[in-house]
Amino acid sequence: MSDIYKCWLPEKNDKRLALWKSYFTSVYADSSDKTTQTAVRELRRAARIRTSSERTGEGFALVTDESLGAGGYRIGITDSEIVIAGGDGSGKLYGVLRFLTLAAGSMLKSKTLCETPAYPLRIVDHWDNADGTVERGYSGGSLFFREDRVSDDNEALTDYARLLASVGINAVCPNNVNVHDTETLFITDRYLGDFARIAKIFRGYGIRLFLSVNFAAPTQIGGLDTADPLDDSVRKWWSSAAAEIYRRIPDFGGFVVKADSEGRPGPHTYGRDHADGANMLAEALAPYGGAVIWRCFVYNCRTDRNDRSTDRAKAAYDNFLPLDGRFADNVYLQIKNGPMDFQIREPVSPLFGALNKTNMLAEFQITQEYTGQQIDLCYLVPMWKECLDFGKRHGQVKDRIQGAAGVSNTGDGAFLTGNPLAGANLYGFGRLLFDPEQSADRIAAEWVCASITTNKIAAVEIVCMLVRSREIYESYTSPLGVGWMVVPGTHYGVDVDGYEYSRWGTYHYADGDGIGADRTQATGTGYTAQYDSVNARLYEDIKTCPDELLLFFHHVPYTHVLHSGKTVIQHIYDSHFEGAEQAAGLLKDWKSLESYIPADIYAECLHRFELQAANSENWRDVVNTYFFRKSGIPDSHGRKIYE
Ligand code: GCV
Repeated sequence: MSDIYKCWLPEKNDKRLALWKSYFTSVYADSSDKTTQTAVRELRRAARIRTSSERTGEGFALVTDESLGAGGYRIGITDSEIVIAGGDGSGKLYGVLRFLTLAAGSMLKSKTLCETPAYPLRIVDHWDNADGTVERGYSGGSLFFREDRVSDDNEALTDYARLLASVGINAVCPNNVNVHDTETLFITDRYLGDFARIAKIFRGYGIRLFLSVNFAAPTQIGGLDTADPLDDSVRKWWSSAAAEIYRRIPDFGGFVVKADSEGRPGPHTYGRDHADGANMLAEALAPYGGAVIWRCFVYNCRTDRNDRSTDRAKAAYDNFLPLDGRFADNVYLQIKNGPMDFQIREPVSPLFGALNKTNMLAEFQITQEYTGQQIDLCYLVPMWKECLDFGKRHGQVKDRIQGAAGVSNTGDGAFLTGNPLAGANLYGFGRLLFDPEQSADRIAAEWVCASITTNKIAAVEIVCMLVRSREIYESYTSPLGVGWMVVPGTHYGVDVDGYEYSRWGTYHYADGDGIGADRTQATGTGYTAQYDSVNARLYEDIKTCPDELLLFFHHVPYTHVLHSGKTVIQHIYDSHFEGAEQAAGLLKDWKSLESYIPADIYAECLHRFELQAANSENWRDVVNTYFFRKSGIPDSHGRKIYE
């Protein structure tokens, strides 16, 4: 097995398991379903251990306890026996992999540990293309595809399935939501044999396969002259496509769909709405227990900056709220955490709080498109927790969703997540869906100890670096929630006006007097009205709007005084100077840890911290210069600003 795929899991005969050696005598399992068999195999893979057909009171016992629920597990440790009880086979597997992770990280403190996944659907979405490229991928090429073929590296795929299962992921979609010509054929005979093979590998780890589909497939590959969801021939076409898929993959998860979004086809072409489109696919999948995951990333991507009546932030809510209650039971609406597009700081999408009769999944971007592209350090768990915790007590996002989708940050490069430290985001995504109450620090600590170092001082230092990283990245990039300011297309590096005069609807509206998008009801686009009354008031009123989101909601003069006591312009200068200093500090901190960190990981991250330090200086200088020129107001500390 390649080291690349190990990440936080112990290697074969890992010395870190030595403490548990006395238990690696025998393993007994009370059932022989697929995932229980995998659980046994995983223990045998970690260390030499024989299987036993009887429970002897020694070694490992994998037993069923249905009261733990689907995927639930309990690890109980006595002097002679480690009992891993599972609500089902997946539960036993999760228990075994969790034991191995915590044991490798010397993090197994208590004698019992019990968990049940908080959500039934925990999916990783890949944006991988058939040719092996990955849209917004920063970790090499696809793990699933190369040159229009499905990977036949079953070993690497098994390693990947193991890793996902170790954090409780139970569904995977290998192909990009932008389904191009070749990928449209994925649901046909030409590819289904390969997907059946992949599904079998992942099934062993309790993971169901989904595929992204092209809404226009009936016209593109089906020989029909319409893809109208209400047309009988179209419905029949999808039903027979589903029948064939399920003949080959009986536990196929279902379809992921990006429709009427950024040029992708959808029901609007035929005067139908998203419910018509999603329900038509849902009907085809329902007889087999499949689901439709329908994305809400729908907005007008051809706007005019001067047309203040169109606000991209309002689009998901405006498109989907009127359809609440019309979606079939096996449809899930997948909603990005914020109303725009995975910026470093956005308010939480108001759609989560508004839909009452529809299944919802939160969509988080594990891959760091706008958050440093796995060059700059950015631990995203705190941001995702903000989303999950948002809303009224007992009506928070975490209480309203049925699960979440994470856009994968993995690839076939030298390290699975490009930047080894970005592994914390993949780990954290899975762990949060098991238990959204865990703290970001705790998740980071587990990950660091299992993946990087068990040296306590070094581990604490790396956890500190991770938990500060989002604020650091935010401070040297776009200020106070306004977002964007990135290089168009690539989305890495600074270009303050890069998106200001384009059609994408992502404007900061900076002029000589002030900056920010007015989204109030009183004088702006009225976006604030999409929130519940408490949050609507909070954001509407400039006096209560949190500083970090001020420019998302309000257009203010540069001299506006923040709650922090600083003016907006001084905040821009200070945060950019401080952010660049802190990025340089991360590099320094990393250098001080060299002796505690495996050499390959150290070198890879060192290079990235150097790039981050340079990137942050560039952002600092460009942003500060831009706003100095616009506002004509000097830095009160007289620091160097290029004119
Ligand atoms: C897969 C953003 C990204 C696109 C991505 C899109 C989406 O616009 O830049 O690469 O497309 O989001 O989420 O569909």
